[in-house]
Amino acid sequence: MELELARLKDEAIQTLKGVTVASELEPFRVKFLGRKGGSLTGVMRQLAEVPKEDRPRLGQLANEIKKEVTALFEQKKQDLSAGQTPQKQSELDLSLPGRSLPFGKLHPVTQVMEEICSIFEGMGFAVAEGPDVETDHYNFEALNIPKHHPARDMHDTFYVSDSILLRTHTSNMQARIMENMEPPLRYIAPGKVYRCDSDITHTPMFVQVEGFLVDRDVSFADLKGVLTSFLHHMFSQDLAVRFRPSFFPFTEPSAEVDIACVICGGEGCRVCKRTGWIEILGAGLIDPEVMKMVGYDPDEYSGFAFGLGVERIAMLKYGINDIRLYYENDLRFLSQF
Ligand code: 2U9
Repeated sequence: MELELARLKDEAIQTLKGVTVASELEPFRVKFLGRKGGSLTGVMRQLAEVPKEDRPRLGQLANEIKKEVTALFEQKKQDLSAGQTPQKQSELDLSLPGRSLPFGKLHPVTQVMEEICSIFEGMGFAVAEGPDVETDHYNFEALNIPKHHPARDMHDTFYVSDSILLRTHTSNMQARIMENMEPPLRYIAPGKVYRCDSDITHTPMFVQVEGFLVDRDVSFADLKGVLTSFLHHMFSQDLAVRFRPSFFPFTEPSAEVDIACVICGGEGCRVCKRTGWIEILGAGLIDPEVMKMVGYDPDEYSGFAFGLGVERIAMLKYGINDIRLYYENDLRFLSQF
């Protein structure tokens, strides 16, 4: 019986060492310490059958082993309820750095928008933001685009009601600022705009930065200087820039601004349609009619304005050929920026 007790003790200690989760505790207790089928209890019951003179010694030994196994069992129970096995505690290296959580990033269009804003801020422009849902007055009328003007067709407007719409450009802000403030003024207006259009170069929502400057004696040369400096900061210092005549209802004269193709350097490729040039901005001197509409005397003040699509600039910067990729929310695409 002595041997049987020693074997049981060893078995119980080894089994307990292998217990690593709380759910294994109860089966252990039942197997070794249980009142009915527990092996230690079973051996103690056999005491009645050993010679009388050996009974006290073996009884004491069996009790000691049961006590020892019970104490080890209680200790294991405590360790597991604290969430740490003795083995794990000894393996814990407190000097290891913690697990780092994945960081979110700004959307690539937001990153480029912020870069554009900071270049203009460096040239003294302030940033103004305003409502996406706008009145017909600030989106069109105040910018020299009355009802039935053919330019309204170009905008593919989403109307909320007869006089309320989703702004088609951020120039609504410029009209609001000019109406409420006196020159000299230098503002850019970044933000979302909406047009009912969708293909590889258009999305129904896109991001614009439009800007204007009004002061005495502002000329087309000032416009060329500011925009050329912006493009040199955005792309590269020696980038060729050209101004082509164009038409916008709110500027006169108006121009479209091209840069030498950033893909082929002006040699001609698929992206620049073999012309060597890429259209990047619209601009012009603010039309005297717009000046009058916001209460400025066009003989006293003049100004220039410009507008650009941020997605287009981001596409050229990152070599992306489909604007819709920006808005499909595919992290495999977005996490590259
Ligand atoms: C006021 C007066 C004039 C803003 C301007 C453009 C030219 C222009 C487009 C470029 C591509 C927008 O992103 S795009 O679709 N914009 O070409 N915008 S001048 O002119 C203004 C604005 C406000 C009071």
